[in-house]
Amino acid sequence: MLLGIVYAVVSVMLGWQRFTADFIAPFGTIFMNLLKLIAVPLVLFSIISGIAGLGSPESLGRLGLKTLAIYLGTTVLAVSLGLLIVNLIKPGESRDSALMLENRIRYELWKKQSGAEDLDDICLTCKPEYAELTAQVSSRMNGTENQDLVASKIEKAKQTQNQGPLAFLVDMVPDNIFTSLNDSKLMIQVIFFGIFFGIALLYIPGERQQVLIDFFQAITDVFLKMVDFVMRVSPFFVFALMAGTISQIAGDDVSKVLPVFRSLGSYTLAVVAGLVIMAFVIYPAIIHFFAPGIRFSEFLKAISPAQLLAFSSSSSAATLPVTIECMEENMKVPKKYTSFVLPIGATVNMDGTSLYQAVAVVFLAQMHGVELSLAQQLTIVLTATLASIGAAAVPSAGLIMLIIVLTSVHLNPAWIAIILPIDRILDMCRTVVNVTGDAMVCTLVAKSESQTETA
Ligand code: DAS
Repeated sequence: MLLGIVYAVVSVMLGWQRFTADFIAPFGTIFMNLLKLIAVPLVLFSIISGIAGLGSPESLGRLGLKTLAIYLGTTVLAVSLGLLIVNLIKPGESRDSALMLENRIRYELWKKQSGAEDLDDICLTCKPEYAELTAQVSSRMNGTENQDLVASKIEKAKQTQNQGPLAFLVDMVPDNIFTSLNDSKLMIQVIFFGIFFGIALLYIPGERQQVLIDFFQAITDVFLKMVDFVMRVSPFFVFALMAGTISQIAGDDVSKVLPVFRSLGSYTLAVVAGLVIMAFVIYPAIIHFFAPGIRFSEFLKAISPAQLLAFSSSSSAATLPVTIECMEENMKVPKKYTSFVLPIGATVNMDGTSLYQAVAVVFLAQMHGVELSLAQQLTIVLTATLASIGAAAVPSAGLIMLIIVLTSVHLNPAWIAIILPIDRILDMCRTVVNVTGDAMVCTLVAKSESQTETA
């Protein structure tokens, strides 16, 4: 990643933008296509195998519905907290209005090229006063020489994209086995289908149900292995994505990149602030009001081994056995609750991830001078909640799902390149909150069930 940044800065200083656009940036596009290719089927099969893991329709009864309702509630709370913080801190708004204007122009050109255009959009690239800037930004986006009109440039850009020397390589990697991710309704439909299919599967009798559960778990494992393969070679792809993106932003002026890194600092502060509030204000308040008699300091001490592993592994799934052990050994939660509530939580409950997605989407929109309406921010609440349900409990799953949340509000998924430099560390932090949230809900459920039993 650092190499990508250094290469991009040096290449701009040496005027290698064209070489970067033709021979480096395409590998960044391939990386994005691979992530998008995996995201949709991974969401579908991880939801089906997560719900099928409940085992029987009865588990959808009081305990199952109570568990899922609390998980959903804390996730919506996390997304809302993320939106509140990012709209208050505004980490993406730069004092450099010229940079914001360029980013906005770049965004509009991407929308024209990708067909993600909103009808009610304010179109700066259509205004004569921005024609020259638009032509400059567009030529940098597509590595082509200056041309007269934006319209011919976009047409040319489409052709250039196909004529690039590595275009054959890019075209070989599809970006989605179902259909274009640009249809934001698709993702919500895929998740609805996964939940519906998983519930129906619970009603299939005995041995056939087990065959299907094993089948969908195996399919999910295959897609997780694909994520693992992509992430193993991600240093090279991230290098290409960073180099291409920074070269586009910088154009022939390296100083244009500095405000981006300043904004990244504010973005990191916004995400970490949200995660800390979630873990040390929201969760203690929930335990205080809904599980009286349990001290939060006691709870934190009990789950600290799991939090440490979550931080170092960035994987809720890898941490699950330790989370279960901490809850049984240290919090004395009966196995009938830990073995039910925690595996579901590791699959469908990711408060840290959903908060991060809400902050990231609005931050990237702010960076590009895009005002998200209330309706669009509510779409983010829904999509980030659903995307966190569908996110697999493995490293960088939240980043992959971010592509879907960005697309749901017509923003450019390739913008994840801007937040990549800091994502690994934020993944470690948000995984700690994911695991803490699962353990907190398990404590609540066990407490309320024991009160029900003694009542
Ligand atoms: N690393 C994921 C987890 O295991 C979270 C994420 O990628 O956002 O919880």
